[in-house]
Amino acid sequence: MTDASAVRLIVDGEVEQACSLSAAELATLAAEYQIADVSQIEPKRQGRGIWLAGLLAAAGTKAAATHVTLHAAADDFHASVPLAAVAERAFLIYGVDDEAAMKPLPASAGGPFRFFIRDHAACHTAEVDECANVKFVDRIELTVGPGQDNRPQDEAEHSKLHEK
Ligand SMILES: Nc1nc2c(c(=O)[nH]1)N[C@H]1C(S)=C(S)[C@@H](COP(=O)(O)O)O[C@H]1N2
Ligand SMILES: [Mo]
Repeated sequence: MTDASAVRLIVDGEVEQACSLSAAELATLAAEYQIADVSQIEPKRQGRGIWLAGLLAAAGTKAAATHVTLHAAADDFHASVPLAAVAERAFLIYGVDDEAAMKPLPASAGGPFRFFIRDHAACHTAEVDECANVKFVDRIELTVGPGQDNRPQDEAEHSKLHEK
């Protein structure tokens, strides 16, 4: 089994300083960006989160960046959304509090790292839709223009994905 503390999130691309962060390190980023309990924002989701703005502050967004591209190597799923549309409303869920200790977010909840956009649109209706709530995200890449994106394009592709 993989050591949870060895699981890291990469933030790279159009940034001043590419970062690789474990859940424990994410928990030490500035308090103003931390979400102690994401259910306060999304009632159906649980765990500790950090606003995307906190990750961008840590890495330093370059002026040329226009898109946030989320990569999940685990199942080869990718989504690219306009930075301006998500900068103030996306967050990453990175752990769950269990008594005193923080545990990894389970895969059943999209863990160890799950991207989430507050007030997302319905599936395949807009650029910032529910499908861009990438599970198992291991890399957040800032890009100039849209990056890799293989979200389902229509209802047929969408149901196929959900059958998995
Ligand atoms: N890694 C990964 N993330 C993913 C998907 C996927 O297949 N793989 N499906 C997306 C789609 S199409 C939707 S609608 C949402 C569903 O999230 P939920 O199952 O937590 O409600 O996850 C998105 N994130
Ligand atoms: Mo979706």
